[in-house]
Formats: sequence, structure tokens, C-alpha cells
Amino acid sequence: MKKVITYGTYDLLHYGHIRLLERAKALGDYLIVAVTADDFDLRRGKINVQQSLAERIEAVKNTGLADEIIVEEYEGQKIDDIKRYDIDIFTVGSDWKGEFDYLKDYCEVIYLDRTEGISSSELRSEKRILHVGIIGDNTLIPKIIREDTFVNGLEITAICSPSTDIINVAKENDIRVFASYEKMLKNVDAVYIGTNPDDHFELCKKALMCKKHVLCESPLSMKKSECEELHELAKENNVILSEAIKTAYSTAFNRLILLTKTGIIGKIISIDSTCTSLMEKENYTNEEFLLKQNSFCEWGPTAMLPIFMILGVGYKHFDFTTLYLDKSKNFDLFTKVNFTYRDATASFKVGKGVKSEGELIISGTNGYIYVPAPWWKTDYFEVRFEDERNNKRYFYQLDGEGIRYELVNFIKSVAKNKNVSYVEKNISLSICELIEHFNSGINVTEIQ
Ligand code: C2G
Repeated sequence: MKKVITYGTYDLLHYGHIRLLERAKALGDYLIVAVTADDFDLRRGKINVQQSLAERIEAVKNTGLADEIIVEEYEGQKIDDIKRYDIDIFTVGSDWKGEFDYLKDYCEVIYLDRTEGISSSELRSEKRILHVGIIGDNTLIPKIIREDTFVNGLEITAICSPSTDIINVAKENDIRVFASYEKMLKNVDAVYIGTNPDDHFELCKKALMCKKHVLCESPLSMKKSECEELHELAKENNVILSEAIKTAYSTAFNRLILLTKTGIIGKIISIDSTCTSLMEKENYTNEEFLLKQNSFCEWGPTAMLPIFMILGVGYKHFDFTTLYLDKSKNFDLFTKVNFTYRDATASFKVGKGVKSEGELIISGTNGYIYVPAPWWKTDYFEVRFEDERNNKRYFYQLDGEGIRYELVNFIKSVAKNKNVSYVEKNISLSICELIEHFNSGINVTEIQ
């Protein structure tokens, strides 16, 4: 019996796929189709796959052409499969010509002509493209413009920014520059807001009232009540309001959160996170410091994220210890926050005038998870136990610091007309609430 194997994603199964499967089947007596797992597709840069693995397998099954379906999960698996299933012929479309010649050491390799004029990418892009305008001058904007090129279904078409550097990047990318936010809103379907957080509320409000979808850097506002108002406005106007914290979309971070829920380190008793980026004091005047985001606003949302995602937002007590830049108390050089929960404790440290190790430690009754600095853009973490022989290391790919998946998630929310953001509404509200307490000086102890 001649055994044939072929591989593919088979997203939105179409005529081109079916023709390939028919010809693959005709090459032998038994056809194995390997469908790529979501993780494997992510690792090889296919991030816009629309259907789940289960749906794609179902579609291949329904063709009736596969005698057996397997899942492709790792680099190098093809060699394993060919040996394990005793394969005679490996085949794929001619778009891969030459790529799999190394398999000739194990079986015959045949490239079948690709069917012209149809592809999953075309089918995906037939869905409406979301035109996004950017407002602001934060350092993430050039990264967002770059990451946009990897994401189907979303195009950055407009920008409104006080920064000439950002305007230049926009011009290089053929993005239309607007002097007025209101005018820009009329020309887009959605906005990304990356301004000073003091302006987030007003800018979000304007966009939502014009029925534009919003992706806004965290915090959405300086007050919890305003944050609530924004979520309500999004609902009333039937548009998406999504809070941007890129770490929430990093694969390693997501897997870590899921892992804590499996009980691998027992009951979680303590979480400690640290985020700092030093602005050396001798290089800036106090006026220059005050023009920037303070430590709490810039780093607080990221530092709080693992605490709120794992322990929830129902803490019983909180307090702040802060070192301010000057008497205005508008800029905290360093802040340490303690939370007490009924059954756990947590703390985070943020600083732009103090440097520390940017690590995340989650301590449990059986062991702990250690994420090395800078934990907020990590591709790696370790689960550690008393008996170090049981320690486990986890590695994941981090594309675009999480921004790429943040954009993909935003289009998914818009397409589904349902907010599937990883920063849920209760977390969004709690971030604003804590910032409001801090700015009002509630439970703040100042150090000098
Ligand atoms: N195909 C084709 N004609 C098209 C589109 C796709 O013949 N118009 C073929 C591809 O060449 C491939 C198969 O259909 O052999 C599945 O295509 P995809 O789902 O796009 O998967 P691909 O990314 O090509 O995966 O490591 C190799 C991969 O697993 C192949």
C-alpha cells in the first residue's frame, strides 16, 4: 500500500485546497492530512487564521478525501511523521517548491501545481478592512505602524500627532496626516489613542460618540466613574472599546496565567511585580520630568495586570509608599503598592527615577513561577519547586512585544461585535480606581 502525506492550515477551506487533496489522494492508496495547530501557525508567522483547529479539521474531514487526519504541532515533525507512518510520498503545493527537498532522504517528495486565483488570504481580506486613525505621540506608535503590516483586516490610514518624528514615520508609510482629531475621526472606522493619559477620557469619549471603535492605551481615564461612562458609551453606540496593554497579549504571559489556574504551584499566596525604566535625574530638569507620564501611570497598569488577572480585583486593603520628584507631587519617581486580599497578598513597584530588577514572582504553596526581567516582554518563564529536579522552563515566541496580537484581537472584537479583549472591564475599572486613589493621596505614605 502506497501511503501519502500532505500538510496545511486549510483555513476557510476552498477549491484550491480540495484540488490539492484530490491529487494527493490519487498519488497513492492511503492519504494522511496533517492540519497545523494554532500554536504552530503562530510560530511560523501565520497569525490571521480565522478558524479554530477543530473547525479546520472538520472541514478537511468533510471532503471525504483524507483516510486519516493528524495535527502538526512542531518544527521537524514531518520527519517524525514520515518514519512513524511509514510514508512513501510527501506532497504539498508548488508554492513550497524546494522547501521540503530535505525530506527526500526519507521518502519521495512531490510538489503539485498550486491552483491559481484563489487563496485563504484573499478570502480573509474580502472581509471589510478596518481603517484606523492614530492620535498621540507615545513611543509605541512607530511600533504599532510597523506591526500593522503583519495584520490582515486592519489598516492604519490616518494620524494626528504633535511629534514630527512620528509624522515622518507616518509619511514614510503613506498614512494621511490630520491636524484636527475631529476631522480625522470622520475619515476612519476606529482610533488608537496613545496620548498623555490625562487626555484619554476626552479623546475616547469623542470617538465613541462618533460611533468609532476605540483601542486606547491604559488607563482609559484618571477616574473610575469616567471609565464606567466610557464603557457605557461604547455599549450605547454599539462600538468596541478595548484597553491596550501589550503584555496582556504576549503568549508567554497568557500561558503563565492559565498555568497558575491549573494549580501547578498550589494555592497562590503572593504576587510581586516590578516595572522600572530609568530617566536619570541629572539628564532632565524638573520641568522636563513633569511633561512625561509619571511612574504610576506609565507602569502601573502593566504592573497590576498579573495581580488582577490571577487574584482578581477584590482586595481588602491597599497602600502606597511613594518618593515624589518635588512638592507638586505630580511625578512619582518611585511607588510601591501593597494589596491585602482575604487569602493572599500582592505588591508591585514602579519607577522612572529608581531602577530595580523587572521581575515577576508568583508564590504558591507548592512552588513558584519566576519571570525574569523584563517580565512584561518575556518569551520565557520558569516554574520552580523545592526539589529543583522538578523545575520546568517554558519558552514561547513573542512577536512585536504583544502588539501584533493586540491588533488581531481588536479586529476580532470588531468583527464579532463583542469585546474579546484580554483586559476585561472589571480590570479596566480597577486600574482607574487605583490611579484615582493614588492621585487623591489616599493611603499614600511619602518617603523623602
Ligand atoms: N494550495 C493550492 N492552491 C491554492 C491554495 C493552497 O494548491 N490556491 C495548497 C498549498 O500549496 C498546500 C495546501 O493547499 O499544499 C494547504 O494550503 P494552506 O492551508 O495555505 O497551508 P500551507 O501554509 O501551505 O501549509 O509546512 C507546510 C505547510 O504545512 C503547508
